Amino acid sequence: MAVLGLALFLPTLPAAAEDGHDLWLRYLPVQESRVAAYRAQATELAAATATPTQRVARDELLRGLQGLLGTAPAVVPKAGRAGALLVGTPASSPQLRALKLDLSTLGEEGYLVRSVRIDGRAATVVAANTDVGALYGAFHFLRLIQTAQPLDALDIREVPRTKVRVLNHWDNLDRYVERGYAGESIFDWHRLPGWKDPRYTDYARANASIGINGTVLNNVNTSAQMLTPMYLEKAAALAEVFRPFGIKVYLSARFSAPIEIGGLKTADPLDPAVRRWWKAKTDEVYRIIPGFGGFLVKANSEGQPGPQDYGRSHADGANMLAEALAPHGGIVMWRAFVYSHEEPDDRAKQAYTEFVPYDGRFAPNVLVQVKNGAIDFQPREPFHPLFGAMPETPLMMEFQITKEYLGFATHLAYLAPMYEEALRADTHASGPGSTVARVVDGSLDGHALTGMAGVANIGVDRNWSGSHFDQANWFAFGRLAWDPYLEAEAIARDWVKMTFSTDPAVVDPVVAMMMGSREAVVDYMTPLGLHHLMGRGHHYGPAPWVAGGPRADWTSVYYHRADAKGIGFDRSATGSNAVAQYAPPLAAQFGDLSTVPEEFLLWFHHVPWDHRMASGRTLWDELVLRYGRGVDYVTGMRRTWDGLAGKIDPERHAQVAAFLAIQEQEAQWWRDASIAYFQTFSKRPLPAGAAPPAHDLEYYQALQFPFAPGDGK
Ligand code: BDP
Repeated sequence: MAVLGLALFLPTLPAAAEDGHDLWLRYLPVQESRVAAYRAQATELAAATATPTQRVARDELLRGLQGLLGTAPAVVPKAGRAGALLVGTPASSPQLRALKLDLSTLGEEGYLVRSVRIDGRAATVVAANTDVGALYGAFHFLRLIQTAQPLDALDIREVPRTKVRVLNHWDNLDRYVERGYAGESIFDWHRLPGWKDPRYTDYARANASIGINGTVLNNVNTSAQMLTPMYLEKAAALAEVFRPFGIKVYLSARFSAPIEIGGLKTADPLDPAVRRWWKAKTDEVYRIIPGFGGFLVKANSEGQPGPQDYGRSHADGANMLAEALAPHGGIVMWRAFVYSHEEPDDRAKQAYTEFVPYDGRFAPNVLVQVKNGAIDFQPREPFHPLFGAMPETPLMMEFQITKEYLGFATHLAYLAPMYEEALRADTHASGPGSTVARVVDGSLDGHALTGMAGVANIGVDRNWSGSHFDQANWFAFGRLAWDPYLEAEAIARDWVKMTFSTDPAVVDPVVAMMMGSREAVVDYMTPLGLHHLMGRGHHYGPAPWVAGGPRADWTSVYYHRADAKGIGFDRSATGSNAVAQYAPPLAAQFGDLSTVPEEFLLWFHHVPWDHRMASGRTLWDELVLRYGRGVDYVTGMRRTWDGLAGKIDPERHAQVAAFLAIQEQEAQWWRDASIAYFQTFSKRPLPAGAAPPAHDLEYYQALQFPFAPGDGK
């Protein structure tokens, strides 16, 4: 690698044109005043290159340091000079071994980044037990520079708190992405395995940089074709690209595959022929895709086939697959997102009802994958009552990164505060402090198999996520999967520095704007615990009037229950009693109108329009005010962003500005349509100062969006 002795050094001026393709791995020159110090701490690089993972770590460091510092360190077999960077494992580097660092608690993926002395000279070591641990450490080292941290006196010890950190792509084999707002799938199935798009490598780099170690390539609503040899060969080509980055490939498995591609008459999980079929299929998968991770299954949910079709349980279904995977070290991620066609009970209760009886009955290599809330990725939900209710079963968290219910790709909504809220929620399962994070990281009930899944927001759009700010949600998901105790704000800070600028005049306002953005969406879409009020099918825009159709729990009126008296879903003891699925202290708190947190008021109670809120206002007035507050926040974000012109590269600045304008219009639309509709029940005037909706209700109800993106097919 040539070392460029560039005398001329570019200061951190906004680059002429950036399209967001480089994500948070832009590696643009650091501030000039910092260059000399950083260069002195990265004079030479000693890193083994015997394995593919070692090579990608070395290449990333060279690429990163070249970009950030204008010159790459000299590559040396052994660290000798002051300011050397030594990267590796005791097995890959005798010099590192000689340092006798205590790596015993790092496990297979952890790492140290530490300032040491080698032969009396200052150096930095990135050490791990495995190559992939060292790769994660290399990314961390680069992040320190990207976020303008000092490199002296480093003493970083990182170990991921969950084992399985996966993206779930809801990508179909025809490249249509269900709930995708960033273009078609990046997985170009037709041209695989012959053509391996360079994007796959960048995708793997981006994921590894935030600690993601797995990816489910296909939609949970999957075709059985995925498991045919032709598609397995294609998946194998992707797995080969991802492997050096520590990323395993998983596949969604269609439960009825034995019938559809196996020629069997049944998919009954207790039928010996079916079990044999899955064993043989799994063996074949491992032959074709070495190091395969396992299966993700959506069964008996929204029309998908499953064990209940044969009178069997979720445990029967999951355990059959687990048995086939176990000899290979694979796992099953069995989703708990279920609600039945026959069961007329409150949809929020059904997953708990179906799964809790099977606690402790799942095989050891099964993770039950639970959405953060009991309905469906709404802007705000109380945490799912399954967390804390299945101590004998490892539960993995499923977050949605793609913003199906939070404004698609055009609305700026930073989701880490939402993830953080769910993770910090206290289940009280084993007394106070039994947080969801402790269920998920296994510490509460002593589980070693742990994980977190994020429904990806990635597509072929140049900027990957459909908007620049949606990259932050991918980034934040990875960071929180690694460490569910991180703070949303700290993650935002890192991301803004890496993505836009380290200038505090950019970082502070942008982080502040991001931190309130999700609450703003809650306000202008579904304040005070309202939920599921979006357009039918495509889920775009407000439609609280949706009624009728195939099932009541796919309508809005089912959830808000507005009438002349009030609004909200009574889930207290006088209603569906969903509150009883929470631990007693929470059941009591949520179940009582005087103690329920206001953000969950209408989630748990049907409340009179004149109910007095903490503010002293009536519920109706408060509702109208919250809608307006959400819109105002977006107006504020526009103002902040406009003020940053000149500090952000023009191309990205312009797109974000345009998207914020769309968001403002749509926030206003949500507010106006919702108020116009609910006023037909409340029959009360708008509070003083609140502007009337721009149009009458009929106008909003007549809007149709037959081609809105991402609809389920
Ligand atoms: C819902 C989506 C639907 C998914 C489903 C799921 O609308 O497209 O298939 O979740 O998670 O939010 O299975």
